[in-house]
Amino acid sequence: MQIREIIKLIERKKAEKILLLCHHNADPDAICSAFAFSSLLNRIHSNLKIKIAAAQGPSRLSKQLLKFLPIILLEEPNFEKIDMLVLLDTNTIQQLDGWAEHVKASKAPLIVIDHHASHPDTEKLAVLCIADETASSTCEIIYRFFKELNVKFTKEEAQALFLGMAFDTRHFILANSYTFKAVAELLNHGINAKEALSMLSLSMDLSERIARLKASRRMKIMKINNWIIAFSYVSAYQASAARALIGLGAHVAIVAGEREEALRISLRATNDFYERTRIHLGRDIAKPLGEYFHGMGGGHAVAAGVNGVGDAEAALKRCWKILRLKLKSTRI
Ligand SMILES: [Mn+2]
Repeated sequence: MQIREIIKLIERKKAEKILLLCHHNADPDAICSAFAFSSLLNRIHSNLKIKIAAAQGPSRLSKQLLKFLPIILLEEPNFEKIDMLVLLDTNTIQQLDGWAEHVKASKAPLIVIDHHASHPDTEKLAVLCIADETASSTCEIIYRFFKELNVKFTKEEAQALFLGMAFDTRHFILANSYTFKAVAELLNHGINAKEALSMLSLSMDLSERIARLKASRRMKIMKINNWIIAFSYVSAYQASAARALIGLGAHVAIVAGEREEALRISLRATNDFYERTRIHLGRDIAKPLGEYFHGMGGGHAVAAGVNGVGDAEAALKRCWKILRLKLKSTRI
């Protein structure tokens, strides 16, 4: 009965101006959950003035969804005169970049709603932390709020919740039976699944297509222990190009590029590569590479990036050296 707790809190604090905050580069789960949540609260108390904001603006994909859903994002929210703050899909205030300080300094009570494990520092700041790791997405938590209150979905609310769930479960690959039950119900509210899912794919512009094709033309292939490593360089869209090389069949793709002295390297690997070698691209490759090139490197196991200073060719050579050593010591 978490939503009832939130409503009680709003009533007790006589909160009227509520600010919903999404993490930087807000993804569809973040903006859609914020939209559906604001819409739900407004249906309970129509006097509430709820605003939504995303640190550094929404992601490119989220921007596309803004064309289809009536979501309005504030660019620079005013943290003064706010009665209540709610963090959605965000479990640390660091994910709010520059706004973190405003949240820390604010006297307004803070509520956190997320499907990631709650962070101890955030728990100290918040009056209420809803961190439900059983939910596929923040949108699934908001879906449950509607059910708890027995509020019927409008078409727009259902569509937003559907899109957030679809995005966070990678088009339902990661969904469990609860997600499918929720989705089945949402689809009864006049949503066309095929149409909605197509909103979640971005069309590629011409320069990105050319970058990918150039990267594949310039690609050098190395083989070690039956792993295929592809190296290439392009001056823009390194991440997209690296993904493309994985799509072509490489186990690991490393694409470097330089622009006005700035060096960028994108690294991608297949899940299979990480599972068998335990080589973590962010920790084992990107981090030392970033340090070597006087910049920063890091990321996830199968997707990482480096920013530094230097030339692309030297970067690829260095990268191959680190990776080869790692692979030789694993012998897998
Ligand atoms: Mn999420």
